[in-house]
Amino acid sequence: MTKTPFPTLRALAALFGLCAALGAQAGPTVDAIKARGQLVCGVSQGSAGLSLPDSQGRWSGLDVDFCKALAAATLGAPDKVRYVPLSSQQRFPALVSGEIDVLNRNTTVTSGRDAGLGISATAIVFYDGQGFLVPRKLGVRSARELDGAQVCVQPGTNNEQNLVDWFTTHKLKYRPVVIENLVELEKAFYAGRCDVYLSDASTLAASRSARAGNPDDFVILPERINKSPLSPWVREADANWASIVRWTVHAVVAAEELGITSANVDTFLASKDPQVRRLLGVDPGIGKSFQLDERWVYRVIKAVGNYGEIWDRNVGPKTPLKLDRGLNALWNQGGLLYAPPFQ
Ligand SMILES: N[C@@H](CCC(=O)N[C@@H](CS)C(=O)NCC(=O)O)C(=O)O
Repeated sequence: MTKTPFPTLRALAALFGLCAALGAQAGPTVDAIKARGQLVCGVSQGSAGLSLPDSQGRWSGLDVDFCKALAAATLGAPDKVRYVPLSSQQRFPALVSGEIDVLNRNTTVTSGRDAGLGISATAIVFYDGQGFLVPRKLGVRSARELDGAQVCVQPGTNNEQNLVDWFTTHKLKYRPVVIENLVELEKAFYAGRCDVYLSDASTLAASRSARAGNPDDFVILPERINKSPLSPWVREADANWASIVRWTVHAVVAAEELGITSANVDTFLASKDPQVRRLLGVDPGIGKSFQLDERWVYRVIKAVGNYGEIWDRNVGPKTPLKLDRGLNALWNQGGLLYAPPFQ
């Protein structure tokens, strides 16, 4: 085979650091969102703090805020979102089939999902871990005391696999009670049909605060049996949309690093700091390459605030979930959140 004597335009551009000048490939998802004037966001059927509708059908939660952020980025309006509630089993087919634009539904990043389903994780919005909720009256202090327990678990979650792995590794017996609908599963647990409810600790805290008659009657055991990093997911084929979703998450983290909030973002438009100017699109940034305009990050911050604001509003110490930042603090405050450079 003869080698082409001329490097391709893209290779040349890369060689000279000119990639940006070539522009990104147009992605069908942004075009579709703009044409319909609405973002279609897959969420849960109802998990307080993450995605939950109120009695008027208005959705709120940490996952919901990222739907709003993406609508602000693409359409200039955080309320131009149609929410599609999905069970654990419905979520991936809904994304693959194109029923939704993005899946913001407490979905753990695993290699099998990323490699095998035609979908891609983007950036972590919540470093969670799976644990066990038990009635306090059982007197159980550690998951190692759960031999013979009946465990309520939702099918189609990675909780199911972790349940098998954990009890097998610790040579303990258990009886799974598998219920697809979350409301039914939680009813079964609070009615005493299972001794234990296994899920992400955030989901357990949400459930306990919203659905237990008396939240203090239930304890989340100290063990976390896996790492459960939660991410928005997109279809693998649309790299431009994946980048927008990923950099929207990075943008709210970068804003927190720089002290930019929904309340003060307007004053930052006059900042002389080149990092701030690029992030907010005062100086040219990446907006055009994303098929957006340069002010997309400004709109995101104005609409939902920085990561700390999103956390505090939905799951932080002043909410019923009362979660500390923990691993979800910024990297320079003992956590794992770290925004790559907007450059
Ligand atoms: N993060 C885990 C669990 C996600 C999950 O579906 N958790 C259940 C609770 S066990 C849930 O949130 N269900 C909400 C619903 O069905 O609407 C995963 O990605 O598999």
